[in-house]
Amino acid sequence: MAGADDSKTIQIAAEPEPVSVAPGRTALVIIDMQRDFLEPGGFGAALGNDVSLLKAAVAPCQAVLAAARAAGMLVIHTREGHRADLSDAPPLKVERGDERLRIGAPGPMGRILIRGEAGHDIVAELYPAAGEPVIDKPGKGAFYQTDLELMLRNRRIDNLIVCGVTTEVCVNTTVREANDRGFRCIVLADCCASYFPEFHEAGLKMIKAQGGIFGSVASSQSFLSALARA
Ligand code: C5J
Repeated sequence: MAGADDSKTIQIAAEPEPVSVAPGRTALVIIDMQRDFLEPGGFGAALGNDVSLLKAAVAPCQAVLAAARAAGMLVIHTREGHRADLSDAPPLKVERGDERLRIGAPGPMGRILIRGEAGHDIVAELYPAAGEPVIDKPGKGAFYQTDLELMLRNRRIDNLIVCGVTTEVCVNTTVREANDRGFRCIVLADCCASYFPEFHEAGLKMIKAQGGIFGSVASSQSFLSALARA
């Protein structure tokens, strides 16, 4: 597909204020919409969470993904997970919680949070299209020990539309990493979710506080309307 035109800008209604971005200089980044987090039997559920809370973000993400693809925007997916031998997993992370439910333990969808296992894969509704980069990350932030920054710089991307789970963990960590590297983040609130609704709300507030200290927060509809007007 041809890339988006980077000479035109769209204006997205957002908080703390509207943001103008060129679609050709903007990537949609969908964080960790993996079966291990969203479906029963995965890592999220193993930690005792109600995974159904994350499902609400799937339909808005689908609409945003379709629109970004139609506009020719770069779409990047991330997955949190580890090598089968756990050599890239800090022992501190692996040893957390009940040992039968830890990273690498056998679960209903294969070994929990291990690359290549069914649970590690992205949910069917948001499955990457051929050619869309998938970043396998060992940490919470998508920039940590990955080639995401290199990929964005090579494509002259300045702005990230951020969706995914969970709002206060991998979404927030990635947005903070991106902000420190000079990328403008626009987080789509209804395309993110948390096992803890109050953390979702707080995570969004932290991003847009103090004049947008880490980025901006918008709705999926604001983004879709901005693209439709273009
Ligand atoms: C967590 C994530 N919550 N993707 N991972 O462990 O937010």
